[in-house]
Amino acid sequence: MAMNLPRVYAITDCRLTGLSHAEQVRRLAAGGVRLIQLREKTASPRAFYEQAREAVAVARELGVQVLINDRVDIALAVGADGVHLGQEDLPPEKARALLGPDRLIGFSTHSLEQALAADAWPVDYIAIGPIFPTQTKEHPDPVVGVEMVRAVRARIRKPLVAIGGITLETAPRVIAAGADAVAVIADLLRAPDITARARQYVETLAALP
Ligand code: TZP
Ligand code: MG
Repeated sequence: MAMNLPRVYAITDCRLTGLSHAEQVRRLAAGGVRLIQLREKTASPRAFYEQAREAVAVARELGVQVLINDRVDIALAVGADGVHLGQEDLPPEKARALLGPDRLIGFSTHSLEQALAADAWPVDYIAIGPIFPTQTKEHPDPVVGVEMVRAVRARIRKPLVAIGGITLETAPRVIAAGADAVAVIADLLRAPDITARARQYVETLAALP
């Protein structure tokens, strides 16, 4: 279950882009992104399944790992690389039992206590956030700030993903505070050229120590 996280972790958003999940995967992958989460908060399970199947086919072709937000059933149905679960989704140990030992499970936390608890669970990485104010998530948890990244990094063993309001400008600070990866939606997907923006992220973060 040891996971080597790429520094740039993109998350799709069809409302923001007006593009299918598959097209977002294509554009992000063309910019060098190698880990993408499909996040779908409005489509029906059937529609998300169809879209995720198409996106996973594109991802396979392009050598990208794909995780499905929230839905273990859809991850299994489309043969995704794993899932990303929140505090109110299926418990990680149940997801692990369904997914088996080899698929990836990411888990969202919003405090040091939650991150410490998750470090003992069968998950491959822990996400902490929102680091900054975000306009993408409805009803976000309170902002935790960059200092929380430092505090969590000092206390957990698993790979750490920072999420929430991160931009190309702030990402280097978040990585310097101890995040293994930054998960980004708006600052990647609002760009007029998603591929160019993705490439900027990949190159900027690869150049950091
Ligand atoms: N979880 C915590 S903040 C967030 C999620 C899904 C939204 C991140 O999106 P953005 O646009 O990068 O702030
Ligand atoms: Mg969720």
